[in-house]
Amino acid sequence: MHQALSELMLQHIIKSDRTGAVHLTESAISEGIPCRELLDGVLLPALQTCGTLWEKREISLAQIFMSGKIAEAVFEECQDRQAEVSSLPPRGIIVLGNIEDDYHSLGRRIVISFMQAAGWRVHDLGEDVTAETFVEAALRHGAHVIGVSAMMHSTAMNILKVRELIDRRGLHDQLKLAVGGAVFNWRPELVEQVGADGTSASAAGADAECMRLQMATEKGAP
Ligand code: B12
Repeated sequence: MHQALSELMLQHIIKSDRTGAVHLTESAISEGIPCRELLDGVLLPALQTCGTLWEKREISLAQIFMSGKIAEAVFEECQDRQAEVSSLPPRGIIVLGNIEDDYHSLGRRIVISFMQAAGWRVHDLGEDVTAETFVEAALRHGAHVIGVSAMMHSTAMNILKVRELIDRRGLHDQLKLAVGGAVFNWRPELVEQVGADGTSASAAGADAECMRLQMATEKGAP
């Protein structure tokens, strides 16, 4: 982790200083820090600290809202880097979304950046995605992995509907279910309770975990 940079990023977020955060990102990129490291080692720890401060009521909802806007601006700054790695051979196809009733998009968007950087073709289904939409999109796009993000306990339980639909349609060997989001990091037992096939505590581990799941399907790697 780039601790000093992450602390600077946190200060920009707390001050709701989007321009400062973007300048910090630009100069880190020009110094040669890879996009993955910027997202995982600078932005993510700053967002996690924001989450802790929010839970302690030390920052406001407005600051949390701005943290999302700032994170989006940092993603955009990293887009050019994504283009550099898009020539890698495709590793697989995945559909990703936030489960029904969940609108916490930040974690999902970071996972998407990492998966694209690793060479996956990612179909982003957005927020508040129903079980039917997940399964139909996976079949339509030829994905072997469905990635579901959930931040809250109540919304995580909606993932059971995806598990049930996959099983009811006899797709268990064809489609694997990966889950993630802050709630699974606090309560790891939820992974099994929602019927997931795998998880990763951070975007950095999502590629390896989804690769493992893809290899476990009847078709294996494409
Ligand atoms: C930012 C935030 C918001 C923002 C979301 C902005 C956005 N565009 O995403 C806003 C203000 C909109 C919001 C709204 C709400 N929120 Co909120 N929010 C948070 C907060 C502070 C941070 C979440 C976050 O973005 N973390 C940063 C991301 C990057 O980290 P991450 O989620 O862990 O993701 C990483 C990994 O988990 C993994 N990952 C994530 N997804 C996936 C998927 C796969 C497949 C894989 C493999 C990996 C993976 O990779 C990511 C990157 O490394 C948390 C507090 C916390 N400690 O998490 C509360 C929190 C999640 N929210 C909470 C609540 C209650 C709400 C609201 C109900 C508040 C309200 N009363 O209106 C609403 C509900 C909205 C909804 N229905 O979804 C509660 C949930 C309580 C619970 N235990 O269930 C929390 C815990 C705060 C609290 N302690 O009260 N929230």
